[in-house]
Amino acid sequence: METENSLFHWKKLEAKGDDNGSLVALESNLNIDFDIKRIYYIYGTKSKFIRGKHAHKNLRQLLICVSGSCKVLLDNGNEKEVIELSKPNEGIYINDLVWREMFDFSSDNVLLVIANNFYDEDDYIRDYEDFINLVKNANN
Ligand code: T46
Repeated sequence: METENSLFHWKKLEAKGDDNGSLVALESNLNIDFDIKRIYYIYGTKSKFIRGKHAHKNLRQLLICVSGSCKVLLDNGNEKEVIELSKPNEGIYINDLVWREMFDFSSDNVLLVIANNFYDEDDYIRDYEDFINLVKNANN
């Protein structure tokens, strides 16, 4: 499944293995379409907690739920969609200027994120009104 829209892009990952177990390898500029600069993972999030609530000015990321599930709200200022991540062999690419919120975390959730840039707090847009204004300016 690899569909493209302006909010996100599904990425199917090839799993090697059989009934005894599976392995997924992630490689810069091979099955990951950018230079991997950072990998982080999120776990132990309480089911009622909403993470994210921000967009980025310049960051491409691949999100994969390697364990459990969570939902992701994606919003580009014009359209919104909620998707569920629940398979360790598929993920979503998210580009910059997409507001994201992650919620409904299962208790066993581990959300792995592969990023094309280092952590930079200045890259975050944490105020929704600022985000909408940036989207409007980018479209003019
Ligand atoms: C995103 C979603 C999917 C670091 O020190 N280094 C890092 O690489 C990151 C990502 C975070 N941090 C610190 C900053 C905060 O003190 O870890 C703390 C939690 O970060 P934050 O509240 O931004 O986490 P989330 O889950 O709301 O958002 C994260 C990413 O920050 C964000 O880029 O797109 O996951």
